[in-house]
Amino acid sequence: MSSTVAGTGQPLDHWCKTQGAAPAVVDLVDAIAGGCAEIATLLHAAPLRGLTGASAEVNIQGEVQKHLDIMTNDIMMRRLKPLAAVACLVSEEEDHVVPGQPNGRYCVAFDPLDGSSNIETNSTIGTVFSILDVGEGVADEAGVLAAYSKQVAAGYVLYGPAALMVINVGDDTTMLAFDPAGGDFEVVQSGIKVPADAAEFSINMSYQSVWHADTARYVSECLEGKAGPRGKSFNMRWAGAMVADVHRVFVRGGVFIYPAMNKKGSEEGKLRLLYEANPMAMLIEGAGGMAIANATPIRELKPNSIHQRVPLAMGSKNEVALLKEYAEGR
Ligand code: P6P
Repeated sequence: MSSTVAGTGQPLDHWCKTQGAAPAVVDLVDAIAGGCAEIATLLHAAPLRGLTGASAEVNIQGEVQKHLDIMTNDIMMRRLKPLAAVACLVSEEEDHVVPGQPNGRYCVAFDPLDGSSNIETNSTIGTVFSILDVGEGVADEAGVLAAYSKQVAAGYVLYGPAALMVINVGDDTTMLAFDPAGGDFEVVQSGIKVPADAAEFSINMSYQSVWHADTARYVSECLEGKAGPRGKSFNMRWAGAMVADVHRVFVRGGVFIYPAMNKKGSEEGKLRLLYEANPMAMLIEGAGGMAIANATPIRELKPNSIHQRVPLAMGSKNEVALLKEYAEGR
C-alpha cells in the first residue's frame, strides 16, 4: 500500500453500503463513528480540562482507570445503548455484559480508549470495536461468547495527527480519515493489502527475560540482521498502543507481537480477545495478513470469558508464519 493517501469523497455510510453491510450494521458503524468523532474532540481539549490523569477507579482488569477511559466509555455507551439493533454491549471498562434493547440483534464489543497510558504524553491512542451477530435479545456472556465467530464488522479509530478509521464490514479492509469540517469519515484508501514480507517488528523488548523460547528465537534472528539466518536488517518500533503499532502494519507491513510470557499474570499475554485481538484479526486477514494466538489463528479460538486475554502476533503473513512455526515447536 502506498504511504500517500487522499480523500476520495466517499463517506463512511456510503462505503459500508457498497460493501453489502446490513442496514442495521451500517447504523451501528455510523453511531460508532459519531462516538469516535466526539472522542477525538474530547482528546484535543483534555489537557486544558485537566483530564489527562488517573481517576480513583479500578476496572475489572485491575487497572487504574484514567478519567478519559471512563469518559470515552460513557460516550460509546450513550451513543450505542439506545439503538434498536443493539442487543448488548461489552466494554473493557465494564465488568459485565451491558444489556441493550430487547429486540436487538448485535453486540458491540469495544475498548473505548486503547493505549490510555499514552494520554499523559500526548501520544497516539485509539478506539477498537467489534460487531457480533449474537441473535435477537441475547444479552448474556454465554450468548456473546457463542457468537465469537459471527463477527460481521471490526475496526478502530486512531487518534493521531489525524483521526483515521480502519474498518472491515465483511470484505475489504479500508481506511477513512475524519474531516472535522464535514464531521464525517471519508474513504482515503480502500482495499488495503498488508505486504507479505516485512523488515520491521513490534514488541516490548523490556520483557525479553520472560519470553518463551519461540519468541526469543524470532526476535534474536531479526536482531542478527544480514549476518544472521534472516539475511536482512530489521527495524523495531513499540508505540505502547496496539492501535498505533497495528496501523503501522497496514501502512508499511511488519508484525505486532504481544506474546505469552513466563510472568505471573502474563501467561496469556495482555491483550483482550473479544475487543482487541478478534477485531484486529478481521482487519489484518481482510488485508491478506495473518493473525495468531501462539500457533492458532485468532478467528479459530473458543473464548471462555468476555475479558479473556490472549497472546498474539499479527501482520505480514510470511513473518507471522515463521512465528507460528516456532510456536508449534514450543
Ligand atoms: P506494555 C495498552 O495498555 C495496551 O493494552 C496495548 O494497546 C499496548 O499494545 C499494550 O497494552 C502495551 O503494553 O506492556 O508495553 O505497557
